[in-house]
This record gives sequence, structure tokens and C-alpha cells, in this order.
Amino acid sequence: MAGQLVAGRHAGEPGSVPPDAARLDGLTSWHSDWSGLRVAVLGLGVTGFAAADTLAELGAAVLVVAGDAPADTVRLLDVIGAGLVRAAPGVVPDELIRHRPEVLIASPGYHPDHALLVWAAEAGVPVWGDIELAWRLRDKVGPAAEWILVTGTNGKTTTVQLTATMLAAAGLRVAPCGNIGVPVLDAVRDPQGWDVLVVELSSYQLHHLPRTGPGALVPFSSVCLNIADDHLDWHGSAEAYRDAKATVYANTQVACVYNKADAATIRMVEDADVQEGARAIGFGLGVPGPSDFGIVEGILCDRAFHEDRFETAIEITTTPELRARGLSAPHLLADILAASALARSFGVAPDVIHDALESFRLDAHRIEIVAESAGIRWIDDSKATNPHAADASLTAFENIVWLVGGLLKGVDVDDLVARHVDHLRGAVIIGVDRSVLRDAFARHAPELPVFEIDADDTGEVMPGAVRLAAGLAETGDVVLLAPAAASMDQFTDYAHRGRLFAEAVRDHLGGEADEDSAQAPGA
Ligand code: UMA
Repeated sequence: MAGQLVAGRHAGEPGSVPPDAARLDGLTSWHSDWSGLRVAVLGLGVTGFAAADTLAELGAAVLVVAGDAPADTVRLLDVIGAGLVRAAPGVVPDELIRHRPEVLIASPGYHPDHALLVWAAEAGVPVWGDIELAWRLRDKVGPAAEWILVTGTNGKTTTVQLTATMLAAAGLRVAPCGNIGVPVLDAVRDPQGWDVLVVELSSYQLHHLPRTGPGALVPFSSVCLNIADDHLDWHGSAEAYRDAKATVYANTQVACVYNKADAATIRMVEDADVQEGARAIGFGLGVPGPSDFGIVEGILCDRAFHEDRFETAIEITTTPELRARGLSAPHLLADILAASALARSFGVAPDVIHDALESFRLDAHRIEIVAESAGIRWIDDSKATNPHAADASLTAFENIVWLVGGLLKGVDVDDLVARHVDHLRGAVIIGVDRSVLRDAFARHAPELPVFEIDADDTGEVMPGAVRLAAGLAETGDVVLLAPAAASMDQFTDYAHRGRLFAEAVRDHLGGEADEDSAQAPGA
């Protein structure tokens, strides 16, 4: 395939045909005229296919540009009538230039410095993310649903699921979607229609969202749960990552929910340009002030959405009830408070929220007990893909043998190690970025038994780690897989990593395990 390297000038196209800005500005409805619009879609994963399918249905001329793509999806492109061109790294394919796109839809995984995005910027081609496209098309079915936005470094998916469960318990038609795994474009095209979408947004998706103009979201309510360093290799700096996250609050209509324990989220709300009348609602594990959600003597309560909030608070649920359901770890209490604030902002009654929590279960690989044997609990928190999540997990237990490591994504683990060495029985390091962890343990706990798994074969990593951990653990201990790192160096994703851990534990214990999979009580 012929193509151009990005460095240097291009051959004139497509800058010679400037995109029609007025036309793009007017594309704010499913019922706008999208026919013939020349669009390039970057990526052919979940997002890319949803975007291509949607735009083809609207009659646009769609060219998908992707490095790799699953064969099934490629075949489907033929069926929907979209073109495909493969792009080698660093190359702008001639087919893309000849297509003269008027707008480019970028899948979230594309790094901002990706050759094709650099090319688009130089050629003056506007770039939209899939979330902006979905917002512009949100009125396909009936009156458009309201959007509730959820972001943060950790707890996004759990909070989206909690919020959706609470809204559904109130009889609302609700779709959890976004980074959770369901493209928002699929939700807005669902023929059954929704009252409310609860949208999980990653920092990648937020990076591509405008705060003003025809493509800017106007959410009903929004939350940034917390901020800690993550994805720094993608965003370039902690500031850029925070800036992207702050976009979640832009134009909020009713409630900007923030974390009282995380000053960065408070600042985001203070700086946000919101709709007249939108309120700032705090959540935290302490006693709530007026306009807050918090905890008073084991009672989770709302001091924000009722008339008498200066005098009293309304009970939502209690920590003993949540403990009985394995939902009382501090970070889960915070997620529950945030979700309750979002649901209350939408008018869901406190007793409905209480009952919704009775039936709520966490997903797999989130502080999940894999087995219990000889007084040792084996816990899979493979979802802890960054130090902030691993910190929450480590904080929930006393004596721990820690399985840690993977792809560190440029973030610092030194503080995390320093904070927890005092209650570690030992550690087993896995993954490619082992030396950073090895050095941190040597600095902060030179006496601690620390082992490493140096295996290239994915199938050998967990059996080896489990054998070493079993040798370290004593009665009353927890063996905790909380890697503080991404999984893609050795596994398909965090779920694959967690599954292989659980299998290795069961193989190791044979018939000795007392308990099968469950959420960790008291965690
Ligand atoms: N591609 C390239 N070159 C690149 C990048 C991507 O060719 O440099 C192409 C390939 O064709 C590949 C496709 O793009 O097949 C993948 O696109 P993508 O990486 O944007 O992933 P999608 O399949 O579209 O899934 C995305 C989110 N993935 C990422 O942000 C990396 C999914 O979040 C999300 O569920 C889905 O959209 C629906 O909204 C996953 C994720 O890991 C779970 N998110 C990160 C996280 O939570 O930490 C942000």
C-alpha cells in the first residue's frame, strides 16, 4: 500500500478542500442531513465499528482506517457498505487522502500524537470522538434520554452499575454504556429508547470532547470520582490527564458531584462552566455538610436533596447492611455515596436506593474471593490496574501476601509500596516492569521476602506466582492479586489475568478450598 510518512508536508490534499464548518455545525440531530458526508473512522474495534455502522446507516461516505482489525468485523464492513484501508504505523494512506474526509471520528485508543491525528490537524480536518458523535445523534428514538456522566481514575464501572441499578429500581429505562464496554452509539440507536443513559467516560474519550459548541455535551449530572496518576504515557502529563477528566463537568444541568477527599475534583467543579442553577454536591466517608452525602455513625445519608438539609439528613442504608453484602470497603462506600447522589439528583427516593443496594453484586475480578483454605483467603482484584486502585484494595486487608506488577504505564509505584510494606507478609512480582517494583521494595523493605516471576509463557506466570505466595502466606493472611498495573504485557486483559489467577489457585489447592467465588465480606 502506498502512503506518506507524516513528517514533512503532504501533497496538498485534503487541505485544498476545506471542510464545510457550517454543515458540520448543523449536524446536531439524527434527522439532520448526513447523506454523502465524507467521514474517516479511525480504528475498527468496538467503537470504530459502531461509528462506521451508524454513519453508513445515515448515508455518509465512510472509510475506516485501522492498523489491525478482526476478520469478522472486516466482513461486516462490506455488508454495511463502508470502505476499509489498513494503515501501517506512521503512514498516512493515499486512500485516506483521496477520500478527502470532512470529519474524522477517532476511536479512544488512538494516542493524540498518532500519525493520522497529526495529519488531520495539519490538514484542518476536525476530529470528533465517538461520544460527541453519539451526543449529536441522541434523538434517534423518541425524546432524547438525559445523560449522567461518570469518570474518575477508579470506581467508574462500579459507580455506573450502581447508579443504573438505582435508576432502574425507580422504574426508569436506563442504559449503562460508554467505556464500560457498550458504545454510546449503540445505546442511542437501541429501538426501545431510554429515559437516561449512565455513561462511563475514560480520559481518552474526554480528551476528544469539546466543552462548547454544537458537539458539547450537556449532562444532567456528572461526577469525577477521584484522580490519581494513570495513563500518563497517553496524556503526556498529570496536568493533561486532569484537564481531560475535568471536561466531565462542563455544561452540567443539575448536580456536579465531587469527592470531598480529593481536592482536585473540588477544583474541577469550582472551575467548571455549568448551567444556571447546577449545584455542587460533595460525597465523603465523614459527616456530611449541607449539600453533601456522607456517613454518620454507620449510616450513609443524603444531606443534599431534601428541604430540611440544614437540620437533618435522610438515611439511605447502613454500613452493617453493606458489610453483609461485601460492599463495605472504603472505596466501595465512596462509590455508593457518589451513585446515590447521582440517583437522588434524578429524583430516585432513598428507600428505592436502599432496596436497589440489597440486590447489587460487584463484577468479577473486583476484590473477589477465589478460594479460602487453611485460614488463608485468596482474593482476585485484577481490576486494580493502577496504584490508586491497588491502594484501595491493600487498605481493605491486614496481613497480605501481595501479587503485584504488569505494565506500569509510566506511573510511579514508590509511594504505594512505602505505604503498605508494614502490613505485607511478602510479595511476588510479575510482569515486564519488575525492576521498578524490585527497587521500591529494596528501598522501603529490604528484609521483606520478595520473589519475581520471570516467565515469557503466559500460562506459567500465575501457577508460579501462586506457588510462591502459598509458601509465604500464614493462617489469617490474604493473598491478594492487586497488580497496580495493566495486564496487556502478558494477558489479554485484566479479566484474563484474574481468570488465570483463579485457575492457578484452584489447581494449587486441589480439593482443599473451603469456599468458591464470592465477594470478600468486610472488604
Ligand atoms: N487502532 C490502531 N492503532 C492504534 C489504536 C487503535 O490501529 O494506535 C485500531 C485497531 O483497529 C484496533 C482498534 O483501533 O482494533 C481498537 O480501538 P480502541 O483501542 O479505541 O478500542 P475499542 O475496541 O474501540 O474500545 C474502546 C475502549 N478502549 C480503549 O479506550 C483503549 C474500551 O475501553 C471501551 O469499552 C469501548 O471503546 C466502548 O466505549 C476499554 C479500556 O481499556 C475497556 N479503556 C481504558 C480503561 O478503562 O483504562 C481507557
